[in-house]
Amino acid sequence: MALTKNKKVLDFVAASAELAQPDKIVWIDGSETQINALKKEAVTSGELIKLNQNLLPDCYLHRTKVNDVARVEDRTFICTKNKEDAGPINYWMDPNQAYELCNEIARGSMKGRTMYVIPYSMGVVGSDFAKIGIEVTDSIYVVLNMNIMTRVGKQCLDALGKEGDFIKGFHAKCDVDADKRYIMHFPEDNTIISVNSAYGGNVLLGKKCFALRIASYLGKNEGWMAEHMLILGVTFPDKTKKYIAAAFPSACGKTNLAMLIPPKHYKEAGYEIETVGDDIAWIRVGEDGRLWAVNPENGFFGVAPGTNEHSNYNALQSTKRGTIFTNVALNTDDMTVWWEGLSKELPEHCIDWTGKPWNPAKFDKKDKSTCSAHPNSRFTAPAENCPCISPEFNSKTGVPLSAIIFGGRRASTTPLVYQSRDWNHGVFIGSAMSSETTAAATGATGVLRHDPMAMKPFTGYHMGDYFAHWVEMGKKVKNPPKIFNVNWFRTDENGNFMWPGFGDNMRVLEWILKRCDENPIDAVETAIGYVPNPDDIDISELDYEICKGKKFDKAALAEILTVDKEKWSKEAEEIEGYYNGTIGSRIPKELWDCLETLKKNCKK
Ligand code: SAT
Ligand code: MN
Repeated sequence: MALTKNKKVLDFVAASAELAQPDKIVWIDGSETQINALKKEAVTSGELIKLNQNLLPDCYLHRTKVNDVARVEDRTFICTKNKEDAGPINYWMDPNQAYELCNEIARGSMKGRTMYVIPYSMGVVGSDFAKIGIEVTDSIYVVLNMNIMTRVGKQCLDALGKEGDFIKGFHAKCDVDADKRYIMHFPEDNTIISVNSAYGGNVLLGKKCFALRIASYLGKNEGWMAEHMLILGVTFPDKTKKYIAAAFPSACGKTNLAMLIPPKHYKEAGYEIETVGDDIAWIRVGEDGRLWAVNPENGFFGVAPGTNEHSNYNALQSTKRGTIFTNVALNTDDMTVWWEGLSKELPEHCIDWTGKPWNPAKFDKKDKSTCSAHPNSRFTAPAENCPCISPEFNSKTGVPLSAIIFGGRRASTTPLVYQSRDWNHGVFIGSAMSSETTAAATGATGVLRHDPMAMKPFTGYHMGDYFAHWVEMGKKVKNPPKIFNVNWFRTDENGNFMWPGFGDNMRVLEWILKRCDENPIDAVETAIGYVPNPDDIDISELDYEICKGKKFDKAALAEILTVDKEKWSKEAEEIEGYYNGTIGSRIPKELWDCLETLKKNCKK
């Protein structure tokens, strides 16, 4: 039975049903009884495998089709009336053509199936930040994941009332045919259509599709920002708190940074990290002239491989109940899950992510095809499970940002940390970000590509306009956060990581926040911005071996803080090529000025 009198919702559901022709329509009210019944049904049909309920209560495993394991950027379209408005780096399709194509594919595709109607809220229901979406889908997996990742149920329809507007999301699994897979966005119609996939980022429409692509477009028009950023809080020994938002491309450690455990001597001194979000930040100007951020999500869709007790204790703890695992291995000895990096010892009896018995004897770290879990295998875990979840997680106003951090995977050139000279220079640094590709999207991994603000795959409009929007936002805030860039991934000549990363990143956060003090700590001005004096990064009690026999020390720190003008001169040329050749017009003058300054500084 319909759970609302909102005519726009009823019309959308009716039109979706008319197109897809499901046998049944089920409204998701968010009740435990309904969700439990769906879990049961999914276990019976084989869509979910029930895991050991003593060790992993309320946890399940799901396997996708082997052709459906990551976001598909080349099949993800922004469908604006004018091609120009989607910009040069989005795939574009004419909206009429896109609707027609998807309708053709989806027509009758739910015959014999059930269509679920999921009312959900991105953000705390009823808060100023929150926005409501309705996703219709024929996948129980989607319902159950959305129920973890967002706030789902009747209260969202109540918040919408009789007249309220919402984001329409239509998802049909169809035949999971990769050749007919389309993830379409219609920012001008507040609509998303996804067909022929059943994998996370392509089908959990509240996440990248709504909370980033559509929301970034809304934010540009309404004067706020939707960003691919984690949000964390740092508590100082005197119990004061500061908040940081940080943008890194998919699978570059956002979840790890958001849940960082400080080194022992920091903890003993009273430092603590609290997680507000690990992937998405919606940011607005507060009455106090600062930027305030909320995490619109309600759970974590984290990368499983590499997550363990040491690398991310808090993430691992978050997965211990109420979690859906996707494409990890099943340990048949005790019906728990496993993935590469979870433990040093390899389990003897596993079913790999494709559903075949796995042979640990053949496992070779360097050969992905021998892995038991897919490199982009995921856990969908409720945020409330996280031991370090922030008390502000459910705040209706969000948290005030002291710093914004950009970062990517860069084997060379980019130092461990540097600070922009001012807001616009910070925007320039974000716009010029490059990072090596990861398994989060289909295609080759390890290839260096431009990924401005980690938003390349997620900006719902022209990237040049997006840069201009950032510049405009800077004008609206009296006390903008300071902007930094970090690089945890510098390698030595043999490819070894020079910086320990993980919990030791706290040492860099400390410097960053000292730069945000009213009386900031000194720094060294370089061609690219301010870098720390090596003495100002605390490396006490740091025990890290870069490679056998080579310990991390002050000299190594100095090395990863150096700014090589020759390399940066080349980088500047490269950025100029990207600006001119790829983004083209619509880049604001303020950023061109920063590029000129960089070029000049490198020649000095
Ligand atoms: O698959 S998702 O897009 O949800 C995760 C990611 O790539 O960041
Ligand atoms: Mn992400």
